[in-house]
Amino acid sequence: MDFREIEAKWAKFWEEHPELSSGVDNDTKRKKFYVLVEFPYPSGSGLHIGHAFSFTGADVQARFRRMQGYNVMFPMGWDSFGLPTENYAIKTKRKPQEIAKENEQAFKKQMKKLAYSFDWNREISTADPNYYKWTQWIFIQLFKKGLAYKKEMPINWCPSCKIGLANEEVIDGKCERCRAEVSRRNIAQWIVKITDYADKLIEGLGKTNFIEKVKQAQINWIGKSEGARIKFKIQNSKFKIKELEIFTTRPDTLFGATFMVVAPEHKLVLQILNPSFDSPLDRGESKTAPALLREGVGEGFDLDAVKNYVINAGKKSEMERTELNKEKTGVFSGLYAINPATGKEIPIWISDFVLAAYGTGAIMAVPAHDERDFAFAKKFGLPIVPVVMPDNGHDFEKEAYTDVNVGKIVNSPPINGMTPAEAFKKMIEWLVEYKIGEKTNSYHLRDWIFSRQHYWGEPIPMVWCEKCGWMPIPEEELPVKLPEVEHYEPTDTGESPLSQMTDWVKTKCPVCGGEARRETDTMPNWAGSDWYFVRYLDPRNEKEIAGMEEMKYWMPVDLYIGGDEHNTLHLLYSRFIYKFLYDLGVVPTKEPYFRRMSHGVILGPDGQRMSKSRGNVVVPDEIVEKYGVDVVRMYLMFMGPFEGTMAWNEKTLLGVKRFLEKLERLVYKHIKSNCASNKWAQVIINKKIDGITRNIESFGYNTAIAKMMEMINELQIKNYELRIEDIKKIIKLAAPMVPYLAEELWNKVKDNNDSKSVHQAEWPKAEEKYLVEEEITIAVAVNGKVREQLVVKSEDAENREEVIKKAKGLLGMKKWLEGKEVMKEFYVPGKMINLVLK
Ligand code: ANZ
Ligand code: ZN
Repeated sequence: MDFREIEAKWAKFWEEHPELSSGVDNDTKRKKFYVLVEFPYPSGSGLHIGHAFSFTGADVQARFRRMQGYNVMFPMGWDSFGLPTENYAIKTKRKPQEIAKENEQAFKKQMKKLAYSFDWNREISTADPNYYKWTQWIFIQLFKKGLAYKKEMPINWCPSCKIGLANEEVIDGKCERCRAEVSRRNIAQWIVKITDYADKLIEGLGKTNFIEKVKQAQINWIGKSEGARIKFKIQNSKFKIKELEIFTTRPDTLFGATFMVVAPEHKLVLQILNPSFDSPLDRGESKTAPALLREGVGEGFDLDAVKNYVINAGKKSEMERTELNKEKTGVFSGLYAINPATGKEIPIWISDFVLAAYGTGAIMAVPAHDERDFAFAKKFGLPIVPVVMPDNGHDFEKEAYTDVNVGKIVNSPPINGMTPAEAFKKMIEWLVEYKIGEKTNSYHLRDWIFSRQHYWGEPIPMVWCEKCGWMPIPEEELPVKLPEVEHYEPTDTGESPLSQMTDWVKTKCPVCGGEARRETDTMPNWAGSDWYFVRYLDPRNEKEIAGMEEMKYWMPVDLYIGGDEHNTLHLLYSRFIYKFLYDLGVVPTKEPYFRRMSHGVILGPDGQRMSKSRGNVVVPDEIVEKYGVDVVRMYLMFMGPFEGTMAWNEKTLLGVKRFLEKLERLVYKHIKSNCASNKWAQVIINKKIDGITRNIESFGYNTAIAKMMEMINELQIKNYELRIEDIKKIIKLAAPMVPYLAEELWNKVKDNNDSKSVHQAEWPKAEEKYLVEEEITIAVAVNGKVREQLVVKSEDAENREEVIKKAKGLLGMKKWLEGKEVMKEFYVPGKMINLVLK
């Protein structure tokens, strides 16, 4: 039968009976299963093959769980704010609102065609004011809890997109989107303090069932380091700053600290350049920095060199500054500090390989045991003192020794002979005792820059009043709707186009009623996707983000499917916001997602990443048109492991097509069957039911399909009689993968007691008695006299050739058969073999 006809027929039927496939039951006594797949950004180019792959994988799981009797939540929506829509609006002089709507509709149509059983009653869009009202509400709660604040920040500025970029959006110093060279710029930005949740975000992973790779990605991103803060006295300091605090992960190497390095942005450097900065000496005295310094120490100090160095460092990106193999640069600050362990004077240098935003922005340099410090010491001729020594020695002239697991402490009188781990503990005790340091953690995770100077995003619901400062919009006035403007172009000043809408910007302060200005920045792309999975549960709620009742039943998400590229940022941001909401008492569980599954990547037929320029893009619409939805769905799931990277292969696709035709023929052949049950057929079918069920549960979709193929092949080759019950089971097994064909076949075989739709039928259960590996003993006779016994698995007893071959191969048969010719072979299945010799 023509797939087009089948698809049209059942699409219509499902549309008329949503309860048959996608509908969610309100009965909260049933066991639930929440399948979430990352919602797409609806771009103008429509659903791509990667979408089709992950959505099909999710849909198979949702359909399978429904048949298993779960109440399944399987929603879909649109992450509609974002730059491409804005850029397209600018190019075509159209409204982003309209474009987004059109794209959402186009995506939805394609998804319906592909038979994704989403519950469309729960559709949401992040650009819908009824949705972003709550995104804004969450921001206000962050502000009220002191977790959102505005601060002048050096940002990565893309001069072409005219937008500030997060660190993670800068790749090799270039804008991730347009590849333009990124520069640094100071802009006042809203910052969200995700770092306050760093420990909770690590701990919470213990409650999840994420695969190890994902957990590790989160842990690495947070980058927790255990170490110590240590204070070093500055020698003869004429400044207000008398000591320098550093962060180190290696307090055990303190005796080997031969110099110190501060970031060019460190306040000590500001003070050197401008003594009036925070300096008590400035009052009444007119001493310049070099003069001050010369009073202290400062041989080799060059004020201009320091100035130039600081200016140049400001131009470099963080990536450039910290790269391990980069030639080290730096200037001497003119100051010395005292190493508290050795009591020796050590010089303080300024270098950009030390970052202002990590730790304390200052380090103790231990060139013998740190690669960067080593390179720096070599370049500027600074002393290298080894304090950890492995048994077989180490050439400290050539490279740093960084291993903490092998070696003993040396050159450090009170701790000599200890392992680095023992010395770590001892040194911390000592630091605490003498009040010069303490144990602390440091995190590589940064606070989250939450401002974009762009139009197409959620307006940040804040107002600036000269008298009151930053004030949130009263909650009852939410949403702050994104006003329609004439121009969407970002401005050269770096301000959002909203800033030019004076009528909108001018407002009253919600506290004092005085003149005030609205915030014109909008939220980053991630804001809307932080909490969408909660909104699906109660999408029309006007009083709260979602009803507690609904959330208590459905949360956490049982299975979250998404891309590897979202295993750090999106996953971390959304876990953070959810944990914050939990602390507010707004959501019922500590973690939003129980299991996280990452989907793989589909490459072009040439094994390369699909791209327009390579001309190797496979367009879902086109292949669906050619082969039908079922073939494409099953092929996608058959390509390889769900998490793998796989190249498109039309040959395999044709193989899948032939398989489905075979399946169809098998069903039609037995459609009027009223035979008795065949034990061997039962063994085959039940074993496959067992295996396929396990495979689908664990996302081994390709193996599940391979088992279906084996099953059909074996049944066909052996030509067993099959009962209509057997046929029904086979159709059910295929239903999650090939929903149209299965529905068609089901309707050919179902009777009045069966459900109307195969997608509501009960998933087949394997019967235990057919799974046990039974063994039987077959007598082997020569010329009618029993000479040997052959033991085989019961299911193999049917295979005549195989059994006879095995019998002849028995060791004990050698003497009967050697040199003889077998004329005839008789086989009574499962009982006896008789070989008649010449
Ligand atoms: C002395 C030392 C000796 C260090 C040694 C390492 C090895 P992670 O693991 O990334 O936390 N550091 C501290 N603050 C820094 C900053 N703002 N910019 C650049 N580097 C900084 O790294 C911690 C180590 O990186 C710290 O431990 C410090 O160097 C350096 F054998 O202190 B260590
Ligand atoms: Zn005010």
